[in-house]
Amino acid sequence: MRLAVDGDTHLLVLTGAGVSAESGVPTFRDAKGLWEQHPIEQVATPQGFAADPGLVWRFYSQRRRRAREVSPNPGHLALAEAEGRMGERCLLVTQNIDGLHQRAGSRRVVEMHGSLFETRCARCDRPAFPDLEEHGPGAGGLPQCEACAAAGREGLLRPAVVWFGEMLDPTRMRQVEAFMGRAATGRFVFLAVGTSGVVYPAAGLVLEARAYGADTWLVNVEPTENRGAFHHFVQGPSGRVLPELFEWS
Ligand code: BV8
Repeated sequence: MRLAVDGDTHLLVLTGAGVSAESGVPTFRDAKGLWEQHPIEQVATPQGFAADPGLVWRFYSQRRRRAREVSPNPGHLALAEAEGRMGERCLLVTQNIDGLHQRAGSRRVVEMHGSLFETRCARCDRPAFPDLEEHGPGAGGLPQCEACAAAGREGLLRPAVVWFGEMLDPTRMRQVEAFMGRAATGRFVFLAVGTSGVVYPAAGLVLEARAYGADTWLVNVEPTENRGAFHHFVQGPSGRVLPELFEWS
């Protein structure tokens, strides 16, 4: 089954961990939701960070290191090519924080759950900043916020990612909403790739897109919980399916 794209098509793509699986980045489901026997919901939460910031920094430092060692796969490259052909009629919203879409050449990317390579203060509202360093036990210890120190208070730095129970950046979500509104004036296609459709609000985007009249497509190695919300389902690994999926006219 091929996805026809013409001059009037607006394409909104949602990706999840499955898109990076063929680059060697384990998905949350493959890890059975665990990391070193810790439930990810325990590590990727503000409570987990407050309870053991060293453990959480070890988790994210390990993922920072891993993400820098791997490369984009043909699935990432196919989505970058689609943006190259469609320009402003294409937007990629990703749940992934590994930066592989940008390394594949995608520029119009909304990182709805933040980035592995940005750090911010857990206490003050200084903006997030680029950070490739590893932190935590055995890697320089727990990073402190200089702005807080200068103001005579304790401020721990944390990964600038969205944890479970945390709000998403409304600016980023408004960007997705605005794209849907523009897409609705043309032929709107919503494509979800490599996501289990479990985590909200990402898992709800397909229903929002349908409300804007989108034709909805799912590419995944197996049916997902929200598979019923999609008009089309193409089963297979994204690295093989995506390079063959689009029929350009
Ligand atoms: C929010 C960043 C408002 C960090 C992530 C109770 C209390 C509090 C909140 C909730 C609650 N109940 C529900 C919620 C809402 C909660 C939620 O949805 N929980 C779930 C578990 C039920 N959501 C939130 O908390 C969100 N915020 O709602 O704010 C609020 C605030 C307070 C209280 C209430 C509401 C924030 C969620 C963001 C969490 N951060 N990531 C980090 O990465 O460390 S989530 C993380 O897991 C990912 O980013 C992703 O979004 C999510 C799931 O991962 P997927 O990408 O889908 O990957 P997964 O492994 O699951 O699936 C991969 C798929 O690919 C599989 O289907 C597999 O078959 C397929 N696949 C594998 N290989 C391939 C493939 N497909 C194709 N090709 C392949 N080769």
